[in-house]
Amino acid sequence: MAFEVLTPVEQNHHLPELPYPHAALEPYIDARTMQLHHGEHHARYVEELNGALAPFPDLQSKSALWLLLNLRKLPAEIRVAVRASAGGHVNHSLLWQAMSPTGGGVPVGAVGDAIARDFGSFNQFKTRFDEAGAALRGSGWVWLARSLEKGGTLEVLTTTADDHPQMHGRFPLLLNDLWEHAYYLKHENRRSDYLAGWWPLVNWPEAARRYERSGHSVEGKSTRYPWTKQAF
Ligand code: MN3
Repeated sequence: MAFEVLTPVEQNHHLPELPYPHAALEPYIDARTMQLHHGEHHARYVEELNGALAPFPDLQSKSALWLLLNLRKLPAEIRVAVRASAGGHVNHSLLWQAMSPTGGGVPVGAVGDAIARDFGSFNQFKTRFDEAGAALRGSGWVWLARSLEKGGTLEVLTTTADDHPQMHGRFPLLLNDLWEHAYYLKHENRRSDYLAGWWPLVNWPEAARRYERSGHSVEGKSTRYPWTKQAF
């Protein structure tokens, strides 16, 4: 009897490991939510992305961020799937890094100065971020991002579904997930409670690193995206 040998689909995109244990963000985010969010939701985006790219070997060496920022160069039949799955993969990869069991406090250094300059104060920024996150209808993300124009002003913005600020010329410094899967087990329908209680997890040193990276492009007035070389 002949068996057909199934060649495994090329897996070019991988689920990154969480930088901390599932329970490390308790009590702000419960361990079960982290297990499902990382091990099921994020994992599914990676699977979907690999699946969409499987028939297109030429695209398999591209980073998820490159794919997301070059949707028009992709075959039309996979654009919708890549937009959702690459966006979800990139955004969740950033989200895990944006939080830390030893997070919280106030941003210091250049990013702290920029927040005070562009929002009036750190507290005013937090209020803007929480209000924007609460106001988005449906699923999406809330961001602190740096514009490429206007001298690199900081902005709070939201994106719907799994879109990403670099699709709109803005470099993300900090983000939170507004999909119900991010908070529903613990907070049920109270998204505002989740947002207001999330600040002790913010990894400000990571936001400071991202602010520094964003500066090269703002100062050079580059219209390209030299920062797209990332691990995802
Ligand atoms: Mn999510």
